[in-house]
Amino acid sequence: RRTLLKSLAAAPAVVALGRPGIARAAEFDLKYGNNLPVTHPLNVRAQEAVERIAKETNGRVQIQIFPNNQLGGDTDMLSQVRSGGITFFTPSALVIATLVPAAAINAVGFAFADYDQVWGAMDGKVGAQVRAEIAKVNLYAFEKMWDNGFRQMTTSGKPIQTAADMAGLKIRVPVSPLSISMFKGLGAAPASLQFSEVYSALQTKVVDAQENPLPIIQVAKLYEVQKACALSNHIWDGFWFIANGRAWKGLPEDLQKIVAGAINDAGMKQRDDIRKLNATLQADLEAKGLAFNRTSPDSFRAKLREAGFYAEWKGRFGDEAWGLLEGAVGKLA
Ligand code: X2X
Repeated sequence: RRTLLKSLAAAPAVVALGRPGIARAAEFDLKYGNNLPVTHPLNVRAQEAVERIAKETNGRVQIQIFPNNQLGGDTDMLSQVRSGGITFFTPSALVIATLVPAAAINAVGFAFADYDQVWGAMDGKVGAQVRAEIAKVNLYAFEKMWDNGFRQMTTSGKPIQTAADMAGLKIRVPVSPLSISMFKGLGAAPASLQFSEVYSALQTKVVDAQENPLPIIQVAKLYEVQKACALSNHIWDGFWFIANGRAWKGLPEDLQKIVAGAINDAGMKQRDDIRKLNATLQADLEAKGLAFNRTSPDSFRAKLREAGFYAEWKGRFGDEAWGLLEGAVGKLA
């Protein structure tokens, strides 16, 4: 006992930056990185989860959040969570699909009609299959996916009314094979860029358009560099809350339970936040100068069918996964 106390006293004090008042390293000092501004509900709810975890574990588990691409872009954070450099990361399904192709299934264009279909699929069989695939690359995916939202298209010029308006459009998409394939199928000229580069790419006119859910357009201030927004709802996108597999297994079971409970609960609240924001954001963004128009999915779906998009991705995902998706949303191709 005495020796232990002595060696503790002799150990150099570890000062955790950004967490004043906590002078000594916790038993489990974990890092969580993400790509979104602190004002996004993902960060607000993650912060609450982190506080609850510290409290319920009596300080044994301390998680430090690095928001807003502080640790690099999505592809950097994906390598870091694989190597264990960080313990947690929340990639969009589109982004983790570069490593786990099955994870792009929810992003098939114009698949989901509404949130009932979304959560029916992602809390059900479609999500379970993706989680199993994520586990195969030694990452642990928490049960409840967090919401990014239905993706909408913004442009600096002409608004997008039908698929014909997309011909040759220089549009930024996430680093994701499915996004590239889909926007090429629609006749656009998509460019993959990490989220950290989007604002300046629009500002400097490297691209003329981008696509993201309204909450992202708001918190990342994309309305400052875009003029019009087509409510296309072309992809439903969510974030997988993932952990490094080894680090996760290294947590004693009682701590795993607390961490998973806090993160899944926070995820459910975050879904609610996004749902509420969706009801109010159009007016906010209009007041900031973004002009909105509605679109029908018909011309877009027809163009994608004609381009062979659905047939191609049915082949890539395989009949089983495709069947699960169609079981949740109806026939696609
Ligand atoms: O990069 C994007 O567009 C974002 C923020 O929606 C994702 O994380 C995929």
